[in-house]
Amino acid sequence: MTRDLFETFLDADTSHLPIAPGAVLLRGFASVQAQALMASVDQITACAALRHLQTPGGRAMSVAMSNCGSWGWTSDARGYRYVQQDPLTGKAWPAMPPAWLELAAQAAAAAGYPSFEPDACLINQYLPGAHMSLHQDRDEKDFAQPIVSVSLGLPVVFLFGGPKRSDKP
Ligand SMILES: O=C(O)CCC(=O)C(=O)O
Repeated sequence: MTRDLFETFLDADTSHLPIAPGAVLLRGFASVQAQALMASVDQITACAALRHLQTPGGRAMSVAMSNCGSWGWTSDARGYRYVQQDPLTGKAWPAMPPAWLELAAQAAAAAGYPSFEPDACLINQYLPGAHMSLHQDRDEKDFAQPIVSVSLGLPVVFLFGGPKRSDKP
């Protein structure tokens, strides 16, 4: 099988769906581990509570957030940034569970990013009615690294934009 033919074969398989240059949708990639992942979410958020962060403009986000790993994303009147201590407790964020590191590395590799070692994991809880508007992530230091996003729970609509704000989602 030539590489081109192999890629066409992969594209036809909806469990590995390239959706834009550098971006791949891996449907069902985490489904076997979903329950264990949710149990870990509960353990992490028992230490670093889910909270509705304030935007720099002073509005409460509808999505509740927490973090694990060496760095956690936060937002307040001072802006968006990564911090090593949970601003609610002053303590380090909970460690990222080894199974999450492995899942992220495997998903990244499946999408063409070998040897990924995440140092931050943002946990977003979307209760019915919560939403996040289209945005670009720009607070990271190394844009060569992938972002692995794992979605668990109820079906939800995701908007996926392009490199430019003017690109049609
Ligand atoms: O929850 C998601 O998968 C999207 C989250 C997102 O865009 C973000 O946290 O910046």
